[in-house]
Amino acid sequence: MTAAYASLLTPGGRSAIAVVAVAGDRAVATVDQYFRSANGLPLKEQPVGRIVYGRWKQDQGEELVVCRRTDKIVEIHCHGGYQSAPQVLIALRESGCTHVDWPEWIQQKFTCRLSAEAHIALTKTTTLRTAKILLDQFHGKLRQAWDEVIAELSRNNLHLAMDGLRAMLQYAELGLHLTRPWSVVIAGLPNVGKSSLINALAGFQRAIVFDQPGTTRDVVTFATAVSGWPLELSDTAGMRCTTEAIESAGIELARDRLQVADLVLWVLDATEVARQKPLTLASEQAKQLGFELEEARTITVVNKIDLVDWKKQGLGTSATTGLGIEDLLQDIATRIVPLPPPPGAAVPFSADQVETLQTALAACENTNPDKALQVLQKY
Ligand SMILES: Nc1nc2c(ncn2[C@@H]2O[C@H](COP(=O)(O)OP(=O)(O)O)[C@@H](O)[C@H]2O)c(=O)[nH]1
Ligand SMILES: [Mg+2]
Repeated sequence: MTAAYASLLTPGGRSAIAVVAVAGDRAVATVDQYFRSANGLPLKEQPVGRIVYGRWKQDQGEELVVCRRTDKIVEIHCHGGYQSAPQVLIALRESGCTHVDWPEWIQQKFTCRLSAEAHIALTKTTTLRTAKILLDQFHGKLRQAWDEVIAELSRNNLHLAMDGLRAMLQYAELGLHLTRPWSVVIAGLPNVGKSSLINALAGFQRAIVFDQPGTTRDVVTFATAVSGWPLELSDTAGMRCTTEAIESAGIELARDRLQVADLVLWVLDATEVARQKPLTLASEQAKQLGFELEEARTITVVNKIDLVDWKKQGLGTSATTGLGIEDLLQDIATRIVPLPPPPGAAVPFSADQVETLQTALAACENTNPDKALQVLQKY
């Protein structure tokens, strides 16, 4: 690391304020080469913590505010457009400052790698519920549980260590979705009401709804949240065997989506399910299209129940009247997160953390506590 390094901590945007942080032994001296304070004193003579107004490079230069946070950290607040902050960074680089991007800055600021990763992950989360879970990890819940396992391993308590690892790993799938929405794909034959249903779920009109089969030719996606869990809802082309080129391309795309979806909502038309069990009918339809529905990640939705005498033999909805939509949302939430973590639970949230915990558990299962300790200690 050079004597000073600088990082832009804020995203670009018109009318915004940008923060450039400079750190290192030569941080104050480097900024002093360019900063002209209004009170005439160099930065090194300004008290720590004082917010100092001034200009950049010359008396008529860019207006900005500088704060010496400590002897080794300076913050420069300037206009947030796409001009000012990059120019400040260029000047700093010309005087020998190394440029680091903000995630690296955060990694360097925290001694605990798990907290640094939680800090970075927090910027990618989109709901309050997921942010709260990550905030717990930022404040040390994962660290604490992780260290307890290390302590048990050091005391040769293999079973207690394994319990601790399993307790964290039970939330692995949820943890990986804190920064990446669950993919929920709506599929089924043409005209059953998939696009209408996705509009009802997302609460607004966007997918094309039309009573001619095969209208939705691309996969249309919506970002939304259910019970605080972020979802990406995908509407698919009506799946049927077709000779029309554009439509079959849409269907191919839909099949790809189905393969990787976390949850599939297979939609049936209530007027056509009179005698058959919905799941059996859905599986038959999928099979005819060359697709195997996995029960564990499928919800069968019987739509258009307003048109029949619906006896509630399963999940029924009416995309047009809104009947059953609340129940469907509830069902989606419990299917994607069957076991929500209690407040303060230790939740691993990156693929690398999960893999490390899994490797440690496998090592414990093979009565190799040394290897478990070794992999856990890399964090
Ligand atoms: N009565 C009734 N009509 C519906 C319902 N859902 C959709 N429709 C109608 O069924 C037709 C096909 O709907 P659409 O959403 O385009 O079906 P998709 O091809 O599966 O996407 C449209 O005329 C919709 O208005 C429902 O719950 N009840
Ligand atoms: Mg459609």
